Amino acid sequence: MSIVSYELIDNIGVIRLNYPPVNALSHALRVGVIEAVQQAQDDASEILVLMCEGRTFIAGADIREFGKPAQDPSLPDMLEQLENSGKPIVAAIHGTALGGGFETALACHYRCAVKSAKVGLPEVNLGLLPGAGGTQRTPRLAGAEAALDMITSGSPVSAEKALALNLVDRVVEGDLQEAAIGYARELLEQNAPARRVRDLSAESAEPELFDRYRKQLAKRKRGQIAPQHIVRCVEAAVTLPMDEGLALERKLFLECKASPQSAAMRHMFFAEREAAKVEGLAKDTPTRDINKVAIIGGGTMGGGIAMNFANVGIPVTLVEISDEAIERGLGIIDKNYSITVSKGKLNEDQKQQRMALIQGTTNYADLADMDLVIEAVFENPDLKKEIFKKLDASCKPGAILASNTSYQDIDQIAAATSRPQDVLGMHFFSPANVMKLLEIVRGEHSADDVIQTAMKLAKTIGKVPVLSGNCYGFIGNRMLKPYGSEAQLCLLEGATPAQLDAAMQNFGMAMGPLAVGDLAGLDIGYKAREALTEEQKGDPKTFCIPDALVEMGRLGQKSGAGYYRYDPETRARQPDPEVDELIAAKAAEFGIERRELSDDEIVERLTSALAREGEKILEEGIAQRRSDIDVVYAFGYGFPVYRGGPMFYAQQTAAEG
Ligand code: T1G
Repeated sequence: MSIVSYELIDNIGVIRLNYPPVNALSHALRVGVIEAVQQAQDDASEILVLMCEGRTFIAGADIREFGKPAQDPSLPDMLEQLENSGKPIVAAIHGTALGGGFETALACHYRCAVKSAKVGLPEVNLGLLPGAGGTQRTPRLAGAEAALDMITSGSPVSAEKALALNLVDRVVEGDLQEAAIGYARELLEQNAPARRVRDLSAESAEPELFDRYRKQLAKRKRGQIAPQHIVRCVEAAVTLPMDEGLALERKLFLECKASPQSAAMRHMFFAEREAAKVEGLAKDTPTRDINKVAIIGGGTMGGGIAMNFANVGIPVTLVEISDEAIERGLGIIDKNYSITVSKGKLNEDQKQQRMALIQGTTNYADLADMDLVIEAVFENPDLKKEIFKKLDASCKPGAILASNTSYQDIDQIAAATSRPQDVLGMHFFSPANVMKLLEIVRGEHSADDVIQTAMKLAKTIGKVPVLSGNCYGFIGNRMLKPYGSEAQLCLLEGATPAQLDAAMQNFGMAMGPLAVGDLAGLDIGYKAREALTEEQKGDPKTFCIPDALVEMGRLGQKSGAGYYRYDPETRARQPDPEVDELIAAKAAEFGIERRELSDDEIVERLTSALAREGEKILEEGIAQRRSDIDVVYAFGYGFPVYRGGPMFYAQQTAAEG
């Protein structure tokens, strides 16, 4: 089946694209479209319809081609053929017309879309900008502000919203081809011309609109190049003639495309999708139906985990040890949903519907027909084993029993049951209803269909799954240890907490490691170390400072002071000379001559510590791929996506020498 076909239906020429999975604009597709448009110029057609087979209209340029030498005809060449067609062309949209796909529709003369369709320009998520006229045509139809919002956010808009923004001309019902041909006939009856968007002039916009976006983006997309370039392009659309605007857009697009940031973000795009695939597991491995879920433990984590299932309509039973604890747990959930409602992301009815899906119980007998139970109590291995013994006795055969543990040995937990094949780890990240990462921890006996079910369920609840083997800390938390240890050595050698955190935050981390410690509570690490032998604890230089802080009662934000002092009202953190003195004293104790450390040295040492541990994790088979480790750190630990993850970043910096 050719990937581009052309059919004359009466006086209407229909160009159909068929390049699964998403009709990405590969070289062959570009050639095929041009040939079809050229063929149509000389036949009996009076108007053309451009549409796609499969699940979606064109979803963008073929990202896989970016790393390779460009091949003519380029996408702009193809769009020029469309736009300069002597016969009007109607784009007929279904699924998601994204990036170069939507730019293709904009180069047509009219656009119709089914109600369920979405259109968008998500290039910014790849460290790019729309490089085929999107920044010039969108403002001409929707205005500068709507264009800025759409292109800098990268978020698609519904067909209805696109209609309101003049980005589509007609939202159609029923069969798309029929509706599009009907619309084309209407246009013929009206003698509608080949209306080129480039001939429209974008309404003028106040200069401060662009300044406002520059300021907002400097915060919201801190460190990223593409967002700022997008503002420049949209500003050009309202101030320069089309060809000059296109020239600027092309120049800045090529700059973005050649940037390490875009290489990193394109890497992450494919890494996220690759992570969902389990090596050695057939794609059609059966999965178990998950229609009823129970969570053991209604604390912060348990409540957050429960929300993920309620959000997609799966009823949840929250198990606690008393009615008061249940009330407390439901209260946490209610409060979380209220925050979402206050942000306008949910309405009151939706909140009530979701709350109604979550019921509490103290009785394990209520778990008899659960399909999945996730244990989310605190990190006490004996308690976890006791719970799993009870679950083994209470749950039906075939129920999947998961632990949300961050560190404990999944095989030990599984051994507490008579069904280790049904046991695995499902490690959520706090706040569990927000963080996208879900580590799926495979025990020695975890059955293939249990793993496949968990990987699929992760996507159902909107998480990004990464498979991990069973070791202390799995992938993410295991790498956190050397990362934190290197931070401690930098402190002893001369960095201040504020400098160290600022260096990592300027690198792109959401927060520096010490501020994260203060947020989580320094007593957590302290208690975990108390359970270890001296040998297990490792080099005392790597924890002497946090131990001293905890012994001084400085637990972090929760006690008003940790590495920093916190304003009781605003929680703003302030450097504290008392901590500097403590660090200097500890350095002296270890005979360390303190010196000036550069930010670059701090970044290099901490990111290398992550990559070194990642290589060990890969070698041991705990992670399937380096790119899986990148996904863990980007989606679970705030590693900047525009750096590609610790493994990609290490390889990229090594390649740069
Ligand atoms: N190029 C190549 N492959 C793509 C692709 C693309 N644009 N989009 C998806 N795929 C593959 C993906 O790797 C996966 O492959 C399969 O399709 C299904 O994807 C000039 C320069 C369309 C919303 O950024 O957002 O145009 O793993 O698992 O969840 O201005 O894919 O099966 O082998 O994500 O249903 C702009 C990116 C490009 C859209 C579908 N476009 N894609 O989601 O399936 S840059 C985008 C998506 C551009 C121009 C610029 C999503 C989707 P495999 P999937 P999904």
